[in-house]
This record gives sequence, C-alpha cells and structure tokens, in this order.
Amino acid sequence: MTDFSTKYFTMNEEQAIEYAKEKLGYFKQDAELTCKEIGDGNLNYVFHLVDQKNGDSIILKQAGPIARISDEFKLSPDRNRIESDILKIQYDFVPAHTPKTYQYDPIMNCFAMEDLSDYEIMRAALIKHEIFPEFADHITTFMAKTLLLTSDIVMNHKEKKELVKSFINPELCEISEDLVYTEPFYDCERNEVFPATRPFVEKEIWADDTLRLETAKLKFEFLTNAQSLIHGDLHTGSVFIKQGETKVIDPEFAFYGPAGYDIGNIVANLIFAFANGQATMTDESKRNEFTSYILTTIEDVIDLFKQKFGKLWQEADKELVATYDGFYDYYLNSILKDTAAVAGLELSRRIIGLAKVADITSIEDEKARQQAEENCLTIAKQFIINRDQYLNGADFVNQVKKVFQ
Ligand code: SR1
Ligand code: MG
Repeated sequence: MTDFSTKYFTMNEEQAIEYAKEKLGYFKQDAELTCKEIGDGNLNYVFHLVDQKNGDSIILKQAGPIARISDEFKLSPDRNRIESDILKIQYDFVPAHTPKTYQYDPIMNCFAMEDLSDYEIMRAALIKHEIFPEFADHITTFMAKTLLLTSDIVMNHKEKKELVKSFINPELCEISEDLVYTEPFYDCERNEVFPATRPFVEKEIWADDTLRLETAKLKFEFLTNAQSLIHGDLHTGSVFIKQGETKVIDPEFAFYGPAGYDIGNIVANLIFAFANGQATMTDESKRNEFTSYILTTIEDVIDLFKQKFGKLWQEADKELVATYDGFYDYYLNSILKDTAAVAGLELSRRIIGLAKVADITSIEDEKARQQAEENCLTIAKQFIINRDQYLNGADFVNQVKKVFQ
C-alpha cells in the first residue's frame, strides 16, 4: 500500500486511483476507477478520475516540484495551496464562473475539483474559430467581482493585509517578473524568437530605449502595487468554455497585484485569436465573422468591465476616502492604463519569450506568421507607451484594426 500521509512525491495514474480511494471519500464504495493524466499546462499534473460503474468523476490536480516546460524553473509545490485557497474565494464571489473544489492535501500538494471535461480549453476552441457570444459577459462578471471585492476599496484593511500575507507567491511571481517584464525586452538567452521576426524584434523592441524604460516602470508597478487579489495568469488557456458557460481555472499565479493585469491578459489573448483567424482562415465570410466576433468581444470586455465595476462600486460599503469626488475616475483610469500596458507586455512576451501561444505557433505559413507576430508587437508597443490613451473598448479595438488593416 502506498503511503500518502508522510512524504510528498508526484503520483502516476495508478497511484492517483489509490489516492482517490484512500483519501478523497468522494467515490462510492463499489467504484471502478480509471484515471488519465490530462495536464497540458506548463507546471502541473492533472488526473481525470472516472468511476466507470456509477458514472461519477473528479479532477485531482497535483503540483510538481519543477515546471514541465523546463527544469530551470524549480517551484514550491505550496502553489497548490494558493490555487486551492483562491478558488474558494473566487467561488464565493462568482460561483457561476469558478470550479467547485473539494479537498486540499498539504502533504501530497494536491486538491480535488469539479470535473469540467465536458468543457473545452478556450484557446483550443478559438484556434478552431469557434464563437462564444456570452464570454465577454461572463469574464467581466468574474473580473469586476474578484478585482473590486478583494481590494482596499471595500475590504477591511487589516483583513486585506492578512490575505496579502497568505497569498505571497514569490516563485510564481518571479516567473512573471522575468518572463513578462524583463526577458522579452533584451536579447536574453532564454527567449525563442521566430527567425523571420528577429530583425523586427532587434530594431523595434530591443533597440527602443523609450519602450524599455516604460517596461521598467511597469515592472515596479507589478512588484509593488498590492491592489487586488488577481488571478495572475488569465489567458485563454486558463478558461474552460462551452456554449453558455465559462469557468476560470488555474489561478496558481495568484497574488495581490495590479487589477489591470488580469484584464490585460484577456485582451492580449483575444488579439492572438484575432491574429490566428486573420492568418489562417481562407473563407472570407467565415474569417470576417470570426474576426468581427473577436473585436466585439474585446470591446465588450472593456466596456462591460467598466459598467459592472462601476455598479459594484456604487453599491459597495466603501473606504471613506474612496467616496471623494474624482477618486472613482482616477482609480478606474489607473486600472485601464494597466490593462493596456499589460496587454502590450503579454503580446510581446508570447512572441519573443519562452512561453508561446498556439494561436501564433500553429500558423504554418512562415510569411503569415511573421506578419501576425509583427502586427502583435506593433500593437504591443502602442499599448505600452501610450497606455493612458485607451479609455474604452473602442480605443482598444481601433488600435487592433489600425495595425491589422
Ligand atoms: C514556466 S511557466 C511559463 C508560463 O506558463 C504559465 O501559464 C504562465 O503563463 C507562465 O508565464
Ligand atoms: Mg496555467
């Protein structure tokens, strides 16, 4: 019998079945369990456990000691506690868009959660050019609630500081500090630049001192602005979707950071989907339908976020000074400014840096990929340098249209 109670080790599929029987208390006594490891992210092991006899199923997520993407990243498996804790908080605020979690085990660094295998990872669905009309509504409900209700605007400041403490996440933050804010903006060994795009990167990104200075300011904003309990990695690979339903998963990068970080990640990853549609769809009417859908979604993500955030703000019992005239506009504008900047950083790092996105790498034609990459980087520069000029959805969309026309 395997010992799951004293020493951490990473499980294989057979051990995950044994673990479920011995530790989870979720399946019926007569369960006939099968298990498949389905993790395709960069960091964790994800076991899909199914009781073939009674039809029950669950997901068991275990943090490994090193990242699957590269053994250069050694990470504390305590990130599994952070993920399981934040999922509970997010579930309390937005149950419709958060998976339900069942049990966290601090020895094996794993937790069980609702099986979402009838959903699809949104990035994969977007690469197939599927359309999800309700996504903008769902994700803005998720972001408005999680970003405002965990902030000093509405929280007791001592309780908020307790949360800040509990979500100190130094190793995963360091990954973002390096991969998002630092490495893409110089000729770092760890970058992986598509050869055809390299001359553009050298001239337009690495040689641009104005851009680099702005990224330095933004890195310090990320390091120091404990504004909201953010998801921290809210790209389309962290969203499970099916028609009419959206669930946000994988918040292991969570910590107290700038609220615009989450919104900017969503915007940038929608732009990657747009770039993929432009580059790969040969049927003009289908291409127009898909790319228009993406642009409408970007516009709605910004405008619905503003609308919902504003409504929650009005209804909330707030910190006194947050009620002073002009403070709301100042606060919202600073989130929008960070949104544009982070969208620019995410667009840059997924093109230049180590961690790529399939929306771009799956573009087979070399010229088309180069054009898509250069367009994303051109938008990125504008978003970073002129980040105070994107105040509503149309401002973001017009920037995309201008570059991709
Ligand atoms: C070493 S981890 C690389 C990337 O994968 C995660 O999903 C984050 O986006 C991280 O930057
Ligand atoms: Mg992830």
